[in-house]
Amino acid sequence: MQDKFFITTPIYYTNGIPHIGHAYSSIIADTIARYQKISWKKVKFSTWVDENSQKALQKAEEQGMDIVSYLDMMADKHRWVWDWLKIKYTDFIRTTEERHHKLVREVLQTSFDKWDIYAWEYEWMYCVGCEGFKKDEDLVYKNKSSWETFPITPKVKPSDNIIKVCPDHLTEPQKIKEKNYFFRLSAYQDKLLEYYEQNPDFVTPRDRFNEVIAFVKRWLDDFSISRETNKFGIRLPFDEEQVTYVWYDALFNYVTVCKYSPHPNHLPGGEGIEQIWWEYFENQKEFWPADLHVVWKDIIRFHAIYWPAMLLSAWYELPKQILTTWFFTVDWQKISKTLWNVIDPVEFSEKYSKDLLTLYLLSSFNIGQDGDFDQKQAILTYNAKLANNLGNLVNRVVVLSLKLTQPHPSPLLRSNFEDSRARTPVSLILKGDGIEWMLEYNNNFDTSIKKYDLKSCLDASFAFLDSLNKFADEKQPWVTIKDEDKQDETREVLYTIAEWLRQVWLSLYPFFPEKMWEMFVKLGLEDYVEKLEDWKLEELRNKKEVFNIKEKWEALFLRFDI
Ligand code: ME8
Repeated sequence: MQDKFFITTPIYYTNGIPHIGHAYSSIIADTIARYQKISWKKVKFSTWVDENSQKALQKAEEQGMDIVSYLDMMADKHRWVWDWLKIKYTDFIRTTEERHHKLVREVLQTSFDKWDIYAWEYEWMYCVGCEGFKKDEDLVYKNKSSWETFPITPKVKPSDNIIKVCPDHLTEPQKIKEKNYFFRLSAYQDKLLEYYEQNPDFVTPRDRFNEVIAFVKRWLDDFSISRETNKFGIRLPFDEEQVTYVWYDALFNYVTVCKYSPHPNHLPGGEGIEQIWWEYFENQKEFWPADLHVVWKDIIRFHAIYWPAMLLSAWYELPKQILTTWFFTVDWQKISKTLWNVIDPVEFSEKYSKDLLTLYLLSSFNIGQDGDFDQKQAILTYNAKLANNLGNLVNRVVVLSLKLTQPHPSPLLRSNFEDSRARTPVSLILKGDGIEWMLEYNNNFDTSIKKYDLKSCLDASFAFLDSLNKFADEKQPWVTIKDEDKQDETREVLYTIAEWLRQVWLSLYPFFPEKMWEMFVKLGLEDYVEKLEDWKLEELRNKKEVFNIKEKWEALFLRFDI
């Protein structure tokens, strides 16, 4: 029986279109999902948009649009971006969908009946930009007439000229006095700590988990889950005057996609499709709990603290793991429209290729560490690793294989190729060290990817390709091929390189799926795309392939000038 694997990205706000920060999370999730798929798991991968937000409402007003048309437009735009980047999600969710409202209302009622949700009137400061409450210690002072900010100290008093602002948005938080419903997070401290202890890998990397644990050990405040003043959102089933705000309706998207099927309008067309989808959805329940949530560190507390507590309260199982990504800047500045440093992942990939984006994002930074997105470095990395290290090697094998002058001595292999046998470099087995190196590489790769350490996977692959280039330099098949007596020897060398390339590329498929297909075609393995979906990676790795190279192709990876 196939194991299941359910992975999620955050659902993104739709007050703008996705930038490279969002693409980073989606590319990580896509890579992991593809690996799980070729490791013979049943994979569910959900993503999409967080719509019940004040920011979206503001944006719609700014553009003079009604909120429904605005949200439809933005949901389409987001989906277009992910499709363009070939993010192979299986499920998509908009939080305005009816199925999601239904689920959120159910869980709210369950927790309310358990006294985990209660009403309270209070006054607090609220930042619209963050969609969050602020305490004094979260704010800074700002001089009204300049951009200058400075920490809040008892010595300085707010005045007409000195105001308290959110350090990220530089705007004054609103004072809000209203009745809200609160979730009794404080009651879950012990249960959370117990869960963390039993699941030492719940949050990865470990230093982020340590921060979470320390936070929970200190003190947990109950948090507000509703708004009286907002009119847009999911109405509370026990008080229709109030709508949920942020975390209930955002986080439970992960459960909705397992529990309720999408509206028929969101399904692909075709006769009888509703029935097929209904059956499909019947099998979705087994996917909860999620195996992996990919989120950045800014929302780790909500995912690692609020979320498990809310699930426990509503009698749901808890997700298995949360992968916390780094926060990256562009030119060392927070990505922001006002700073003109937003990089559109589609434009960037159109200019340089999606592979360049993936390679740079996943090989240059450890997940969980901050970094700066440097376009020049991205191009250098791509030229060195994909265009030179890998692309040149593939090219060499193809060009030299086509120059082999004698057919392979084995009648068995010869009979496999009617037309091109004379040109096909094959050898029956790899010998000695070759096999051990390959096993070691495959083991390293698997160990790293199981820890979601994507950088180490790429490092191991490119180190292996370096050795392969060295091997080629030592054996010099471009010299031996000119000697009629050395055709078999040359064939052996070319076969070895081709087989190693096949191995590396099988592992790298989840990172560069399109180019993988191209490379397999170049090496005469046209049916690999289908095979990868249907076979286990392990079986493909152990297969003895015959490379039926027929023609020269364009370079696999074009180099870019800086
Ligand atoms: O927070 N560096 O949505 P959002 C790295 N709707 N990752 C980045 C990034 C950057 N500079 N900028 C964005 C929300 N991201 C909520 C989430 S989930 C139930 C609700 C990525 O549109 C990162 O994954 O602000 C982050 O979690 C997500 O985009 C935030 O997107």
